[in-house]
Amino acid sequence: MLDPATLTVLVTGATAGIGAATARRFALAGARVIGTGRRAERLIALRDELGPNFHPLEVDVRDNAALTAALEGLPEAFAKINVVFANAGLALGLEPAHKASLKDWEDMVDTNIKGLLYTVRATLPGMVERGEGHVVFTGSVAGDYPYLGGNAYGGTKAFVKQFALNLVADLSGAGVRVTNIEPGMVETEFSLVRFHGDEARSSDVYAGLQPLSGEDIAEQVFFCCTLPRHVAIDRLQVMPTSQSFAGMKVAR
Ligand code: NDP
Ligand code: 8X3
Repeated sequence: MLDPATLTVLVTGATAGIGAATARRFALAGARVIGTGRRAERLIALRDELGPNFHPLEVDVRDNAALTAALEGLPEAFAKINVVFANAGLALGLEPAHKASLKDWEDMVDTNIKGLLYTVRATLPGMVERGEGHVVFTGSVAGDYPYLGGNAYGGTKAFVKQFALNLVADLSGAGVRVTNIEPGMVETEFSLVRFHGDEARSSDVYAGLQPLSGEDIAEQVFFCCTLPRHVAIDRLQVMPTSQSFAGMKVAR
């Protein structure tokens, strides 16, 4: 197992859900963690909770210039990032494609695809130059299995999956691992965001089952990143025991 104290971890989307749990998991194990998000007050709260091993970086992943400048300006102790957890993302809406909001589609593409690409492009050259590193994505079961209303969101996660696999190809021999973590239902602020703040609709998603928690996914990320360097998990799909991908719809 790799010593977590040797890891400098960038977590995008550390202000909530999976990212916040992952930032905690690594920082409490002794890694240095840079946590990003747009909600500065939550980043400051994490800094207060986790101490000097956590470095807050308020930035919108859709803003490539701001993201790149923020990463270039990191203090020396956090500058040599060797784990990138490109996790910031969102689903917006669950309408069928012919009724979905084009603005929602654009926001998902800008965040889940373009923001993720900016994150990788800003950090990958340094890892390749140093000959060691790990890029971890939060993909989704939605990138593999279609579901009603998943349209553009599932499309963005299919992009993440294929981009991850293509990175594995490009980085063969470079000493940089790539892992696409593909969760099913995780109870976070995800559904609240998807339904534009509708709390009742959001909590309905998780009613009557035990969903995954952000901590469950953080544990998978930590596991993949602390395996010995010769072991690379390319894809890891994780669902609640009560979830399944079955659901073929037939129109009669
Ligand atoms: P949350 O809504 O709880 O957290 C999302 C995080 O992404 C927040 O920290 C948010 O920070 C950040 N974020 C969103 N947009 C931006 C942006 N433009 N710039 C910077 N940060 C941004 O949801 P989850 O933790 O569930 O989601 C994390 C990832 O997991 C997403 O990529 C999601 O698609 C994926 N996922 C979630 C599943 C689930 O069931 N919950 C299942 C499979 C995948 P802030 O708002 O402060 O900017
Ligand atoms: C999140 C999982 O099934 O809600 O990516 O799309 S799902």
